Amino acid sequence: MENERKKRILSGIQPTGTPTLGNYVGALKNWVDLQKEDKYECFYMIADLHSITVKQDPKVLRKNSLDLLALLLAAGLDGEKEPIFFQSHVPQHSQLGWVLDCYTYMGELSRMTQFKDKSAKHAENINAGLFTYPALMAADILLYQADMVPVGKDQKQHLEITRDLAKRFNGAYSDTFVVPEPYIPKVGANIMSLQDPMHKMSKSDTNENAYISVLDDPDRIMKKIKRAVTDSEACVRRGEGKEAVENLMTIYSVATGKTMEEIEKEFDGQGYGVFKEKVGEAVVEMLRPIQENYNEIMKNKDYLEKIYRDGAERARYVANKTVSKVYRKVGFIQP
Ligand code: ATP
Ligand code: LTN
Repeated sequence: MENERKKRILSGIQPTGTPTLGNYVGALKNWVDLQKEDKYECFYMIADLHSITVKQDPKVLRKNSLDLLALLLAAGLDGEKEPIFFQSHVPQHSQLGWVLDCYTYMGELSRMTQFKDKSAKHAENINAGLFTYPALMAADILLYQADMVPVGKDQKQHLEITRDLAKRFNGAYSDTFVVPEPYIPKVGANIMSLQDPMHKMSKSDTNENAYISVLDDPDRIMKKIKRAVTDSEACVRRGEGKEAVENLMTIYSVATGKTMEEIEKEFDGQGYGVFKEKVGEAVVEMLRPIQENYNEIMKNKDYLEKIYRDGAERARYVANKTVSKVYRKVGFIQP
């Protein structure tokens, strides 16, 4: 029965480039851990519809999309057990997206920091899709009646608008949507740029030294960590003005499982040279198995195709139930 089902999870990632360490720590690692827990039914989605809110070269988008699917599998997701799919293969996202557009206020959309950041970054292309992005994201989540959404901290505001929309719609009609909770990791919810600790690490940064891609080879990882900005104190600890060092400590903590206190003790009296060497090595070790799996999976395009086809079929089945309900409630004639 519907109300006896396992709790559901839905999350998404845009195929806008190779994921960074930030994407991995803030989102993907939790996707894998939550799926392994086996307490939830997990739907994971590659948000290709969202990605065209910023200009994409079609060839590059196609490549990025398939590469990302392979990477999700390489990171440990089981695409046979539970659906991994492309958003554009499930038309219900656009269908519910439109309805939710009509319940979302211009005022609430204009408060979104992602919109402000991206329109500053892409001043030549401030399109309507970039503005209404959160309504489509709400549709992604509400379609699956998701109870929980694992994301990084930067997506918290979008989760809040999703919750507001669910309540607004439920209030206007009758209970239709589950109101979802964000699931944001305690450590690593916001990995910062290696070159500017006041900005998040982003895969679309123009400065390659600002991020570590999950496919960077060991040499590159070590170089980027060594070039990361720090401060002049030469002391591995947290504190005011120590954001850059704290960011490296967070990365080390996630890669090794050590707490921030343990890390401060470990490097007591040592300079940044030794610390960075250790951080680099830990990141290399964390990413090594993913990179090895990725190279294997990329050899088998048929397998990738099977995963995304099956995934979309299972996603469409669930999503269709929600859209039918919504269309009926708003007053559309049943086809
Ligand atoms: P872009 O750089 O193209 O804007 P993005 O990396 O910010 O993309 P997505 O690919 O859509 O955005 O992000 C996927 C997931 O990764 C989201 O859950 C997001 O919260 C998380 N995430 C993104 N950047 C970071 C970061 N620096 N630290 C932690 N989590 C992050
Ligand atoms: N907006 C997200 C990507 C995304 C997403 C979702 C995340 C699209 N749809 C649904 C969780 C649930 C981002 O990280 N920029």
